[in-house]
Amino acid sequence: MVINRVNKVKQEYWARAILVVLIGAALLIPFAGKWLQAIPNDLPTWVIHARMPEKGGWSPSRITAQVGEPLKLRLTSEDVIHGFAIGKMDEPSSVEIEPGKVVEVNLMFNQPGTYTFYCTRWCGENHWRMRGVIEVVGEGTPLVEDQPLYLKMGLEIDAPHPAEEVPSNSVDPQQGSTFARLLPSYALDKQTYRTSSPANLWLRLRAEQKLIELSDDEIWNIVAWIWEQQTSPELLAEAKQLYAENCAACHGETGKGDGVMVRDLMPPDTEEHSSGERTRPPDFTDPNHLFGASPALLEGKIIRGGMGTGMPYWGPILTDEQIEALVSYIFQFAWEK
Ligand code: HEC
Ligand SMILES: [Cu+2]
Repeated sequence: MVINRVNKVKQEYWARAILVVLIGAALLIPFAGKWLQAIPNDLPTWVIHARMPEKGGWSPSRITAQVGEPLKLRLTSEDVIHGFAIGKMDEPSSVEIEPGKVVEVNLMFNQPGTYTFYCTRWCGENHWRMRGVIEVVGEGTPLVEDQPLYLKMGLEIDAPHPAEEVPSNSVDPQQGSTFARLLPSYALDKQTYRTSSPANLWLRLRAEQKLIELSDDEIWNIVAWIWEQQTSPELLAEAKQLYAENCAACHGETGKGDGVMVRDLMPPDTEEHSSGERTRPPDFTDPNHLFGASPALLEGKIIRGGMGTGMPYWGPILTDEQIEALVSYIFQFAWEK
């Protein structure tokens, strides 16, 4: 069975429809229109100061709100330009906070839960730590996340995961697609994709009687095609942008792990922490590294982050759909090798 997860996630987010952001009443999210008249002038108001994380980040960094009750944030920066956005929005909208100016954001939530707000501008080496929470209380179905797959699988996401097999030539997914009818049904199951590394799936298909005639390269073409099937040009385009905004500073534009922030993560003369933790981003273009990881593992790393390695956690910021798209995008670096 192929689970159409993208659609499911889309629906969930529409069902949530939690948030109305009106910036000086100029910028409206379409479905928010009807709330406009309902918003009184004297809303509960929070003044929030933005500073670089070294200087204290957001203050206050924890605010409270009531379900269904609009609130106003007055955002102001005391140093550089910061950005403000709320995590896990299907259509993220962010505002810029210029030093010395005040920007107003009106919000309303229709589900109780803990929402994360974060800075969207690279304001310094600790930029990503600039996060705060909005605690929303009241009636309604609370915002609860599914347990991520890496936890259900009990994956050890910090362990090294070298690939047992890698392609010896460049792959041709198009050619792989011509063997579709020979494939066992599990091969096209979304769950198989999410829980297998390319190397695992290759080994599994290599052992199939029905594929015995195929060459090793042809099996790799099938695996490359399966990986391609799990995404779309639209999702990859979205992921490309997310990656450029949030990941390239460390992982590098081309995924080689050579982003501009890397020098801040680790002094040049130390290869590893004494504890052996990796502190450099891995080379995503290296199949020997990447093809030993399943999508669930990479998703897990993105959701939870590293343990003192410098890899931020994105669970409260990115939607499941965005994380899946990013994983496909990251795999692209190695497939295109
Ligand atoms: C501040 C630097 C930094 C930023 C920003 C960053 N990463 Fe990382 N990332 C790292 C480091 C360092 C590692 C290696 C250590 C580790 O795995 O914990 C890593 C590891 C990873 C891994 C695990 C790879 C593997 O093979 O185990 C994935 C996947 C990943 N990052 C994805 C992302 C994505 C997606 C983003 C953006 C949304 C991102 N990273 C942003 C520094 C960063
Ligand atoms: Cu900032």
